[in-house]
Amino acid sequence: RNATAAARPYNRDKETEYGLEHARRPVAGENAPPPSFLATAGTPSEDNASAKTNGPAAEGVNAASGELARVRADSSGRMLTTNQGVQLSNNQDSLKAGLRGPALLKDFILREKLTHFDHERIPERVVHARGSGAHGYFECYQALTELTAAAPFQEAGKITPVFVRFSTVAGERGSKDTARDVRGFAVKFYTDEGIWDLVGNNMPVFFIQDAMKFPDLVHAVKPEPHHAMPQAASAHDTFWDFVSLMPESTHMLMWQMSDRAIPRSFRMMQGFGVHTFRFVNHAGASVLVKFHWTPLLGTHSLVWDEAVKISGADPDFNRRDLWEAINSGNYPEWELGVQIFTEEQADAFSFDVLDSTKLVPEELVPITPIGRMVLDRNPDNFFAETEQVAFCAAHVVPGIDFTNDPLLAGRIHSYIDTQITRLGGPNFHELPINAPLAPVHNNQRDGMHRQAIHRGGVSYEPNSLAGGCPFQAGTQGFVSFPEPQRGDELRGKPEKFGEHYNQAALFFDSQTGPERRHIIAAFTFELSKVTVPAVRERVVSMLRNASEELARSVADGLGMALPDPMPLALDRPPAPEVRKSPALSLTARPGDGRIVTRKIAVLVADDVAGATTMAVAEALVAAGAVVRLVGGRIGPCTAEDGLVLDADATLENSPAPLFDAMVIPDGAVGMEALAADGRALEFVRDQFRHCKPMLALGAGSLLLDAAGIPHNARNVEGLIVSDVADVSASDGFIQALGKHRHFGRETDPPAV
Ligand code: HDD
Repeated sequence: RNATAAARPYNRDKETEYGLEHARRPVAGENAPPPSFLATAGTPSEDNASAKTNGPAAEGVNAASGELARVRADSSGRMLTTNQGVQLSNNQDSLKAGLRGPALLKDFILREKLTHFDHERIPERVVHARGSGAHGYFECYQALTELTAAAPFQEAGKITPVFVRFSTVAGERGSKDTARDVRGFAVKFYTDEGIWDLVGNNMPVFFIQDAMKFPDLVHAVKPEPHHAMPQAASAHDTFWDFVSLMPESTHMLMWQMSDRAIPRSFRMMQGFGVHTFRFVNHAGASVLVKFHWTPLLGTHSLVWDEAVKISGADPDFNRRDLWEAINSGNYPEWELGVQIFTEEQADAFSFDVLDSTKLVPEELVPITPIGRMVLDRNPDNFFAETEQVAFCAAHVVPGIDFTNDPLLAGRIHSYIDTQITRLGGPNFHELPINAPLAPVHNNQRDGMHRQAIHRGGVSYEPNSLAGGCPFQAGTQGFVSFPEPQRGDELRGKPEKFGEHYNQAALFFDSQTGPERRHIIAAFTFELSKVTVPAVRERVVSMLRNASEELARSVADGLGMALPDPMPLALDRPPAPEVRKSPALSLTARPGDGRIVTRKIAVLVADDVAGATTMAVAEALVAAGAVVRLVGGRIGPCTAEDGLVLDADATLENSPAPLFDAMVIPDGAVGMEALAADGRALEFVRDQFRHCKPMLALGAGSLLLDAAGIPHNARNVEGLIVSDVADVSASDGFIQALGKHRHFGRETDPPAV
């Protein structure tokens, strides 16, 4: 076939220019599909005992995997074709009447290509437009059959494939990753009884209590409609105007102004189902449940100045981090925990468990770990998977059911509805990333973009002509929990929904000193961007009901008098059961102290020490860190001992905020050169200001001096100045890095 094509001139005037023998031939296997997740070494399966469950899962319990293989397209070694499979002879030139003549209408190849291109974009998500996804699996620790009939929880060691999408909320699809914002944490379980979507956030509460207010909330936080500013930011008039008139948002604002809103990594943040859901067992008995995801790496966040700088240096910071971790085999992992309680317990709480602005303190109901989730495969194609994935709060399976949370009620409607616009019709469930592994049989027919070819003449039920098929599953199928209802139809809220401040106070008072300072700074910053003084005042008057310390500090920071507290909705608000909950601090889950995947900059220049620098770098790599040699330019530097240090990043293309820690090498002559480079000084100052671990070896302290960084006292937290410039210094540094940040040296305003 090649020979015939080559022999036939397709453009007599330029015969040889694009001949087949000149075209680039992809190397065979270049785009080999990745192995299915069950084939990955160490992944538990029926044949492979899991360390978490002390044994293999029983035969036949694991949902199938690798279903996406059937739709993967791989062009290795293939010819270019049209969408109709017709091979192209020339993908460079349109068809013309003479080389300088007009393009011809009959050029169906050009027209198909342009038409497809013209329609490449789909509407972005109305919220959570910016996101990053990954494949993985959920493994159940022990059978939960007494609590729930849900398929993923029926056997110890049972594996259920998942696809997860993390997101910011307010920004558009191309916006920065490090906006101060809530993060979406949406998990699609491909269970063997259908799709279960746990569509949560990295904060356990929400701004509003009723879905009726959702469009207002989103309109307020999104860019203002007249000039479409600001992008991916809540620091503007309309957001604070709205929330200052909605005191129920106070608790969520505490979370949103905390460091949780600027996570260091998706891999280092918690996830929450937010609402109270139901577990329903095989006998139909139900308990209430709240879902918690806890990262194995611990919870870590950025600081604000750093987040702002990262948004310029690498707007894809969190996306890149997730991708690189999975690509390098450092699969992120979370433990799934549940808080289980009964309706009777819930009735006695001082708050209503149907109110999504409230959490259930762990002191009231502890978290029980029930399984773990591992993300071990990057998507093949961002659009086909991460963009087209459609999560839906209404997707539940037998064993999981809703409660009467009025926020959840709206969600049950909105998610399917929005996909009809976003994905262009009602058949989005047939897109490969959304299709369940469980078979789909019903009498729904047709609609835009239908993939399935339904056989037979019967598309109704009951029928006799198709033997009654497909038929109802009876109690094997999804049976809604028969929750008894009573009451008049009315618009309003139950009494306990009117208490807005107890848990806002609980959150603020449970934070460590640095965390409280960051919350104060965040409120102050955001409100300083608000141009209407009355809005600022309303917010501060609201905060007074949660914390006098917070309200006073924010008022000070804004140069305003402390306003009266906002009047309460309830004359006699219920007293909270818990006034401090250490679990609400980010420091409660520090991780295991390992430094795997932490990014470390080792500054290099001509005439720095060679051997010791590389020995330290190698010790860090051995501990699992990702080390980069950062120089004034990329390429080789010659160290004082003649060793060649090959810089693979520059002070300009990889500034300090992109690294978790830094090493300044020994070598007085090299240090002089770095001290004369403003970018190196800025690098060191940023690392210091952002409270990151720093190691200065020998003459490396000269660079600290030049940058004006105090270190003579030798007790500056997280700053290790070592006279002995050898690899032994890396031990203390690795320990400091395990602790992540050293807020003991943070001052307001920053000293450096
Ligand atoms: Fe929502 C997307 C999480 C309340 C309506 N939401 C969306 C996503 C997440 C959440 C993680 C992105 C899913 C993805 O990655 O594709 N939403 C939440 C949480 C809420 C919440 C944790 C409160 C507990 N949402 C909420 C309400 C409504 C919506 C009250 C409407 C009544 N959410 C939507 C939506 C989105 C969405 C408009 C936009 C794109 C999409 O659904 O697929 O339908």
